[in-house]
Formats: sequence, C-alpha cells, structure tokens
Amino acid sequence: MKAMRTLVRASAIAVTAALLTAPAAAEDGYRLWLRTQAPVEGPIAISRLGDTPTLRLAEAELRRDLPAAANLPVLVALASDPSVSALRLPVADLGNEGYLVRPVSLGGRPVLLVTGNTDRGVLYGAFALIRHAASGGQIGSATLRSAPKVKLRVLNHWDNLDGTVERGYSGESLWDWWKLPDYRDPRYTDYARANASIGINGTVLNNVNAKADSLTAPYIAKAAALADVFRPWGIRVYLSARFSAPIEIGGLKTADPRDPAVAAWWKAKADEIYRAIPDFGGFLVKANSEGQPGPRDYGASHADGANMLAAAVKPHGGIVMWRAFVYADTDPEDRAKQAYTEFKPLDGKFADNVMVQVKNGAIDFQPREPFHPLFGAMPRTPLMMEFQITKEYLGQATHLAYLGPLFTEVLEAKTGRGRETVASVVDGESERHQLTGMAGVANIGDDRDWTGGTFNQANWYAFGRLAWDPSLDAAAIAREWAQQTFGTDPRVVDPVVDMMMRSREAVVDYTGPLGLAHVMATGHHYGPGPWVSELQRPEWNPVYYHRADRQGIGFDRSRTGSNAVAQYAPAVAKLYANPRTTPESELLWFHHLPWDYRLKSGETLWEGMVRRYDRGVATVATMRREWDGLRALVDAERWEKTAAFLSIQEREARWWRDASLAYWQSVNGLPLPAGVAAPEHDLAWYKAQSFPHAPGNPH
Ligand code: BDP
Repeated sequence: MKAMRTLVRASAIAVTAALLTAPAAAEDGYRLWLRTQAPVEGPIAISRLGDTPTLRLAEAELRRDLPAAANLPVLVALASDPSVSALRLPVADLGNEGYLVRPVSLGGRPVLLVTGNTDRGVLYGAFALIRHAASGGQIGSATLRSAPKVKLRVLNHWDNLDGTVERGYSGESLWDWWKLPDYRDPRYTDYARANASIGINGTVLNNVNAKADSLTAPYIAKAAALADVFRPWGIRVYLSARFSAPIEIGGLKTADPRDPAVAAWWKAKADEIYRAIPDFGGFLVKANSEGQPGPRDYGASHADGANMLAAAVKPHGGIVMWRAFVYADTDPEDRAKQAYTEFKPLDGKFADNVMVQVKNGAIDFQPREPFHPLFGAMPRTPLMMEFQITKEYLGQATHLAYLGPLFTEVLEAKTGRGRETVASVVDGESERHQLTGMAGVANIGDDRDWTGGTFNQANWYAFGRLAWDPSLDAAAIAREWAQQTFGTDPRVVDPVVDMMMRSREAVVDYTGPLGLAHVMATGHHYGPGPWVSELQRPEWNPVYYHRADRQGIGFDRSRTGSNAVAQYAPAVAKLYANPRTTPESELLWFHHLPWDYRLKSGETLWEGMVRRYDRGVATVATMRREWDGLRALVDAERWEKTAAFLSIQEREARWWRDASLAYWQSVNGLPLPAGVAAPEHDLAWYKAQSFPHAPGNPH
C-alpha cells in the first residue's frame, strides 16, 4: 500500500513536472538520501525528554524525515533519563555514540524509544530509524541497535582557500572562506545533517597540500564558525597543518621539530586554536611528500614531527593524523615500497595521540590496488584508513563507479597474520587500539547535488556507513542507499543495485585490467595515457608502472624484481610471489609476464586483456540499457542527468579501451584476436588529445 502511494506520488510529481515549462526542481538531488520530508500517512506523535541542542535536532529530524506514522508514538530520550534508566535497558556497551531503538512501555504507555548514552547517540538512533523506515522497514516494531566500530569517521576536504578543490569534480568548495565567519551559509547545516545521518563525526576543512594561512587568526575564526555550526551534529573540525608554518607565519628561521622554539610555537598555536574551538579535533599532516615540507628536511623522522605536533594538542585532547603517503624523487626504490620502508621502523615510536593515516593501497587510489602492506605491519601504531571518495582515477564526476566494493575488498583482505583482516587493524580489534579511524577524501562541492551526480552521493554514503561498521556488505549498503534515494519500488531498486555492483569492476576493466595501474593522463588524470614517459620523475610516468615491452607487461614486484611482496606477512607474500597463486585481478601489479602467458581461462595474457577491455565497455552499455528502462520510474531531472553521464561514460570507456589497445599494440606488435573491433583512431590521435581546463587540477 505504501509502495503504491509512493508510486502514485512519484508519477504525480512526474506529470506535474512535465506540465510546467519552468525547469522542474522536484528532485535536484539536494536532499541526498534524506528525501522524505513529509509523513505519508499523517502526523506522527514524537516527543522528547531532556533538552540539549543535539536532542532537539534528533526530535526535529524525526519530525521532518520519518516517512510514515508509527503505530506507536516515538520518544527521544537519553538512557540516563530517570524514566528510561528505570527500564534497565542494555545500554552499557553502546558507548558514547551508539544507539538503541525499541518499543518499550514507559509509565504504562507504549512508545518507540530512541535512546543512547549521549545525545549524539540519540541523534544517530533517530537517523537509523529514518533510514530503516525509508528503506522499507516497519516502524512500530523496529528494534535497532548499533555502536560504531571506528572512533574517528572523518572526511578530508582537499579544499583550497581560494575556493578551488584539488581533485574536486562537483563545483567549488562549500566553504565560503571569504564571507566567513560572519556569514554562515545554511548549506553548512545541511552538510552537517547529511554527515551525521551516516555517522561521520569529523571533517578536515582544508587541503593536505596546505597553506599556512589556515593557521592564522582570521582563518581560525572562520574555522571556528564552521565548528559552531557542526557541533550539535556531533562533528568536530580538524585542520591540515603545513609543517613549515612556524617559518611562514611564525617568523622562525626553522621548522625543525627538535627545536624548542618550534615546539613552543606549535604549542601556542594549538592553545590559540582551542580558545576558539574548544573541541578542535587536531591536525592532519602531509609531510615530505610531493614537495610538501616536513621533518625530513631537517634530518628528523616522521615520528619526531608527528610527536612534536601531538604534544601541542595533547593537553586539549587533540590528535594528529600523520599521512604515510610519502615517496621521494631521490629514491630509486619501487614507489610502492617507500612508505613501508619509511614507516615500518617507526612502529612504536609515535605518541599515543598520533594516528598514521595510510591510503588503501601502496600507490595512489587506483581503480584496484592490493591492500597497503603497512596494514598488519605496524601493530604498535594505530593506523587510520584513507580512502578516496572523489573519483580521481575512476572517471571523476561522470562515470558511474560505486566504490562500496572497492572499500570492502580492501577491508576484508587478510593481512596474513593469523585471522587478521585490514578491517580488524583499522577498527582496533586486532591490537586493541583505542584510537581508531577512517578518513575519506570528500567528493563534495557546491554543486546543487553536492557530489556532481546522483550516484556519486552513494560513495559518500557508503564511506560513512563503512566507517561506522567496516564489516557491512557493499551490496546491502547500495540497496539501502537506493531505497532512500529513489524509493523502495523493487523495479527501481533491483536494477540500480545491479548497476552499482557491476560498475567499479567495469571501470577496472576499461582502464586497467589484470592489475595494471597508474596508466592515466598527466596532471588532471582524466583519460588514458599509458604512453606517457617524458615526465621528470620516473615514478610519475605510466611506463614506470606497466613496463610494457615487446616481450611482456607488468611490474615485477617478486624476488626477481623489486621484492615488494616481502613487505607482506609471509602467508600473503607467498601467494603474491608466484603468478600462479596471485589473484589474476592483481597479476600485473606483482609480475612482469610475457604476452603469451596463459591465464586460468586458457587465453593468453594479451587475449585476456583485450577481452576485459571489451567487457568493461559492454558493461557500461548494459548499465545504460538498465537505466533507460527506469525512465518512467525515476524523476525526470535525476534520470536525465544520469542518462547523460552514462552516455559520456560509454564514450569514454571506448576511448580508454581504444587508446590503450592502440598503445599496447604499438609495443607488442600483436594483432587483435579474431572478431575484436580495431580502435577507432590511430595511436597518434589518442596521444594528441589535450584537456587544458579539466577540473580538479588546481596548480
Ligand atoms: C594524489 C593526488 C594529489 C594529492 C595526493 C595526496 O593526485 O592531488 O595531493 O594524492 O594524497 O592522489 O596527497
């Protein structure tokens, strides 16, 4: 019945939209997955015990977004409220962010109780109930209970102070630094609401390629204004810190972390920040990487640098997230090995309020990478996972690539140390770390739909859900997102989930199958560039990564090559050491193999590669057809945008396939297997393409 009504409503909206000549704003994506906004079946009785800003928000969110009347009144209250504690509910293990939603009898009155040990827990409970209802669950009988497995669930904004966003494909930065702190755009509240709804509790406001200006008094005041908006939503603000700030804005001659004047400067700076932002989360630091300053400039270690900053924020309860994304042009070593080589010896040397933030793979957010060997190799250091939500290497704004499977593939990977998985390292279970975290490089900008396309919203959503619970299933997350985003009609949800679940593998197939990586064009990273070989630093060139020649292709990271496999625990290293036991999806990441190497299918490597490129293109064509079939069931605005994007994706998938095959053929001299279409243009044509104004590359 409810589905029927929703449908009738949806088609009524579509008809109305069609009748209007002005552009229909029925669904412009602004409301993300929080779309209900009006009860379908009449008013809901919602009440609240206790009064804090966050409890008030929990109540207001339920009023606004709970889609259907419960057959029970809903009550929002802290577990410590005397009338609730009298019920002796099992709340002890909910911690300070968990929630419990369940029908109870309070003072003889049946109610659906939304509770937690803190008001933040209650707010998360309210959002869990909304999610449950909006994805088709019954309200009156709902029993929901969850506590986050990861403590810090943080977005990293690579936003510059001039409003550009590094690797951002959805407009300009949300933060209007110029008008802050006086003007607080209402969008800041909506941003916080969306994050809170999926459990995100921290945000780093500025790019890791940081400017020292972010740490000056005017910018601290601006950050404080944002922190004020975010606070009731349970979200803390963090800043990326430029390591050389003591020189640039502090007038010191050095930024050497062992210099007492430098440490004193940071301490005073931290004190100043905490006066403005009492719950400031701490610093994120990119040091000695890609030209950024850092402790290595002074012969000090990453631990020296991190610990000095950690001491500055420690008295205030702050932390330091120190990135392990380092590689140096002076180091001839395989780039994939450098972070491990640098950080592994520092295990146990970091202060207890430092987390080392490690990208999911050892190179750089490629469509597929094996898990980073540091996971499992630094048991005495809390490691924070860094995923990239913005799709720098997966088609940027327009390609549909649901990242849930990428995230879970890494989280589920076994490190080779007993039963340990990457997820159990990240959530602290493995070594009983208290400080745990997951960071996601945000895909959010000031586009009306926040992320530059409806399906990109799913990646923000999936990141939040997995940061809360890394054991969640990617398909289940896709389903609940689709239900909230498009309604619960299975005629929509089933094909949407199907498209999402195939999409990332399709991108892998048409950009770099069988473990190829880093084969994109230079700078903007948009489109193919496997031929690029002239860049100054060897490890910036795609030819460095694929090593294709007349005989074969792939990077030998086994004992006969860079021996990067030895950075994994023996059980995993053993598998990766041999092409026969390496998963074929990661084959060329670890091995240089002849073009006629036999894959498990019996095809040669070359045949298998070609087939995968074709499969990637074909999958996009299938996704387009599936989406075409939804035209009557999805509101016009979102349908049309996605349809246009899918046509871009199909064209560009072909482009990737054709350009790559043209290049590989120029290297190996092999014909295409019988029946396979030749590339549309010759290699020179692909090489000649240039994109001077491609977004996300603000240099
Ligand atoms: C790469 C990006 C670059 C970032 C860098 C990083 O291309 O823009 O600054 O990572 O993570 O993916 O620091």
